[in-house]
Amino acid sequence: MDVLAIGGHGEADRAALRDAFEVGFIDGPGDLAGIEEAARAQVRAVAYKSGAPLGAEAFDLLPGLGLVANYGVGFDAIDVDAAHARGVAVSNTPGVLDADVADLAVALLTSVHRGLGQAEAHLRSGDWAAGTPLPLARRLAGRKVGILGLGRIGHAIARRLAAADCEIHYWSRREKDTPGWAHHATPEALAEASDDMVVALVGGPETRGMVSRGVIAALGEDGVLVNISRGSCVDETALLDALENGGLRGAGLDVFENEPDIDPRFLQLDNVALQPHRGSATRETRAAMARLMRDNIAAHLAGRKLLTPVG
Ligand code: 8YV
Repeated sequence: MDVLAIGGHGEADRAALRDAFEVGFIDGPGDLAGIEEAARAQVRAVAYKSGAPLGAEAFDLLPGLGLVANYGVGFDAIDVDAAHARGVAVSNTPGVLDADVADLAVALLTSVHRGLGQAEAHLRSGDWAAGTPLPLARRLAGRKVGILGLGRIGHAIARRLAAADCEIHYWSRREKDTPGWAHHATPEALAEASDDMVVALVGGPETRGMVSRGVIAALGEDGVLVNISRGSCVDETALLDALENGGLRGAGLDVFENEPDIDPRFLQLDNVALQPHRGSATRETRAAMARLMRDNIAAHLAGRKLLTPVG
């Protein structure tokens, strides 16, 4: 086999991998040692769809490996330095998922402000028909929204929220040429200036805990936090404390520490909208991600330049 597909690739993607390559499948990097040494030695590329860490130990079991093609834009599970140190390239799937992830971010923010979950429960329970009053929701238009991280996805979120008549503020390491959006020098300064915050950072050690207890406090008791990036970017204990004690009005979350076994405190809250890491989970986008991953593998096997290399 030339290609080893690791992780939860769906049926259609497995079939497409089989059509394109000599491919083997395992569930996680932990299964690598179970593969015969001679078969491991043939592997030239890994198709990776997992949040489990992939690093030196795995690379050393695959002496012919030249590429880890990640299915996803975020590659924080992969030790890129260890890969590069062994001459192994890494690719990801940027661009093709921006619209879906941005749509979900706006949906989560809207859902919290408009109380969509509570209102649907009110209808389904018969409370509407019974004439029970439902508290009024809050307006999205006019909110000052701070986008933390103005990469491709952050930009797509900002464009959508600007179209919804929100005032756009952002933090990114470098100020960008943006249409009237206000740059802030630190995440704390962004939180001070914003009513709500949407986290659109990359994962990894540089952004771990960037939404700190202080940032959450600065957002304040009328603030809503949305996270569609990585759970690691937010101090989750501080977030839960604030949601429980009125330090923050609400949160819309697609990502968590320790997925899928999320902190059960989240499930007790009624001021949150929760999704099981579904930002890119549309048929259209997942097909485009899988194709881009395969195209990177095909380029590597043919000795061509990678389409979307990391680093
Ligand atoms: C996942 C994502 O990769 O692209 C990312 O960084 O977080 C998602 O698109 C997807 O769930 C695949 O497992």
